[in-house]
Amino acid sequence: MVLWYRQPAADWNEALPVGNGRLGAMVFGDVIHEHIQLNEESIWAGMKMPGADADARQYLPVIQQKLLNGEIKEAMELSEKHLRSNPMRIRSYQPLGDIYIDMSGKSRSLPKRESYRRELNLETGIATTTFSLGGNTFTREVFASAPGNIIVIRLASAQPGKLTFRLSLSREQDASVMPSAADELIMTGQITDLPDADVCPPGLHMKFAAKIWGKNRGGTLQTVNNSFYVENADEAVFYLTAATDYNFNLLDYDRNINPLKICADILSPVKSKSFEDIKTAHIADHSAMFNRVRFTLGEDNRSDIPTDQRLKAVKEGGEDKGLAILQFQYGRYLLMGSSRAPGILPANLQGIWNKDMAAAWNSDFHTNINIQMNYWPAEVCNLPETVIPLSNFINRLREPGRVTAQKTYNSKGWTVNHLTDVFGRTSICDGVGWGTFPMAGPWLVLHQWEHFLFTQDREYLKNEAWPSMKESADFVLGFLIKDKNGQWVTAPSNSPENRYKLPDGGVYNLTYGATMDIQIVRELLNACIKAGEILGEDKRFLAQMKAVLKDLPPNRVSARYGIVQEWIEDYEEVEPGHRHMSQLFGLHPGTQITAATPELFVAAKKTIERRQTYAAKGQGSTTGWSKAWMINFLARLKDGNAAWNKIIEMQREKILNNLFDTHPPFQIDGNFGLTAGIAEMLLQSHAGEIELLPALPDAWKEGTISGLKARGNIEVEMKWENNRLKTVVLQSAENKTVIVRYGNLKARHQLKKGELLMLDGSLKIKSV
Ligand code: FUC
Repeated sequence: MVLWYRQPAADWNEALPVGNGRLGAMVFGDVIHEHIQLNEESIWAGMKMPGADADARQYLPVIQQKLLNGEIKEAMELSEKHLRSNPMRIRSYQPLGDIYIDMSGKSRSLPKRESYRRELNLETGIATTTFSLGGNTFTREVFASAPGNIIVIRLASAQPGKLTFRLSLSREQDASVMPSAADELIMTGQITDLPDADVCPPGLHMKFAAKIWGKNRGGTLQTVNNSFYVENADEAVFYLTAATDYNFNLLDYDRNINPLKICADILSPVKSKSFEDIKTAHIADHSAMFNRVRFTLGEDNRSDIPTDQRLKAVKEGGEDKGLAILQFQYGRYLLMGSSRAPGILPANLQGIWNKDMAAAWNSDFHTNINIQMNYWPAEVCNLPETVIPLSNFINRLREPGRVTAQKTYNSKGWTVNHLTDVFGRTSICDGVGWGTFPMAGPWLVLHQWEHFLFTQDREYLKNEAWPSMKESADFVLGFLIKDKNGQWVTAPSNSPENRYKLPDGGVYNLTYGATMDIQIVRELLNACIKAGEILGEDKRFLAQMKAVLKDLPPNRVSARYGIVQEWIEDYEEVEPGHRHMSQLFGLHPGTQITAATPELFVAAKKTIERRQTYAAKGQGSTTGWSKAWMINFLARLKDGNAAWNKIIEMQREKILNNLFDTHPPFQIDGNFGLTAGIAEMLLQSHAGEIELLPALPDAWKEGTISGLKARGNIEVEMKWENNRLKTVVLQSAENKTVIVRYGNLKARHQLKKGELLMLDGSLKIKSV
């Protein structure tokens, strides 16, 4: 499980990521001018804007009625006037800074290509660069340790006394670096936001700091200005940490927090440990999580080919199953790197890795699919702890989300629209037509429900999930209105980022009861009813939700095209190849379009075909994440060959040399969506059964996978040969009856707490 290269990164999209959930680094592996770009998860421009929501309460009923009456133009005009929040936009997640290592004094010649190797080992979480120069071998290792809460950089020379270099720490803006001791540098800074009409007021905002301690073996090490100067050493190790004055509980920066003191507190215990101890602890911690899932597809005889060459061969028409495995595991690696303790924030649009002061889409938390997609692989791929930062963040958003529910949507409960930031912005952003997406809150809390389904952790359900799920249901119940057919609908509503055309030629986003909204509502209310029954919650409340469920508009098949209808009326699409396929939420990640709803199942297939056909004609676009979503759809449609073709298409069009997914530019949701899609091809459990190999491609003739999780907290290991299931081993944390499906075979089995149950390809018990 190694990404490796014969040359340094030519640009950021070739650099290799390490991360511990809180700190991230991109390692370029340059010989003479090494560059390590740094991130800390909470460094954001901007500030908390509690008053951003427009007070739309008195106008909302009118807007809703106009939408229901088909007076869309008037409804849009009123919405533009009364729903606009102030400010309309957020500022960006920003990088921490850069480390440059300059060895130019040593030698200007470059190592021979054969002697250079740059790699990222996914199992150890260590990025290593080795090369020979002047008959000497140099090694550099970089890793982000979760137990140490630090980034570690080690440089070593095989021949003693041959290491001479300058290592400097800097940031493009708003920070200064200086020595704090003979072996320590500190960076202190404060984000200085400039005036910009659409965003929060300018000023001195978040404070941050970094501290780096250097230790040499042999030779000398000293600090000068923003640099360490190391001369004639055998080895030098640098330990870096960083912090901000961000207070998660307040969703705001907090002048009571001293970032520099946090850095000192983190680094002080490090000083009494050896590099070997720190590295051993890091590997033990990282690999214990990473190695939970193992996946093979026959022998991978291409691992001795550099990763960029493998990718190139695929782009030139080849196929490479081993590369897909690497990408699958890379998705798990990236989720570990961007969403776990010691970090407290969920993975953003770039996980944690961002080089730009004003990043694409601010590298924010996009809540109309992107952050949700980030977490699709989490549970099934056995990384449940990565969901905790998301879950905690959702719970924090309830407070600002109540204001949005009240002021913008005239409802109780809480919600958020199509994006948010670390300051908890929940109001409509980026424009009314685009940014109005009140179903983001209900969608998010479904991740908390899924966390329970997979882990069966009742305490979590009771204390963490239920309160926000219930409050989200409160929002929905208060927000829904009846349409002319007596059905409960959302208004205003949006099918994310897509537009429809009315017969008079008018083109709009806003509508009422878009299919995705209703699907989310259905999914949420069903989840809340189940959760409420488990927890013994108020029966009247459960009955109220059941009653609403009966009067939701059904999923419909469009009479025009036989696709799943995207809007409440069978409107003409403006962009039939649009990257969002929101009306298929019910297929994935939702659970309402399955083989048990054959008409919709067929329509879902047609929806995908139509999107693809028109995107190919340029009437729409494909993005990395959009292709990744397709893989999940095709897996749910049990079309393994189509899913595999989509993976190959994604590799050819959307994967960068460091295996990051590109929107373009780099956007991490596609990485996570791809990992989830592969898992979905091999194991599904959303329809009350544990379905084995539901979408196995012909090309994946033989293989093994272990450590996947099914809902019910069941661990699954499978082996297949000649495209047929050979054995499956199931293990449950509790005594449990399960229904197992493989193709048309179906069997019921008893699992005993902690014991392995092995079944053969006909789902009969086999002794272990
Ligand atoms: C959604 C998508 C865009 C992009 C953005 C971050 O708005 O429609 O393609 O991924 O999120």
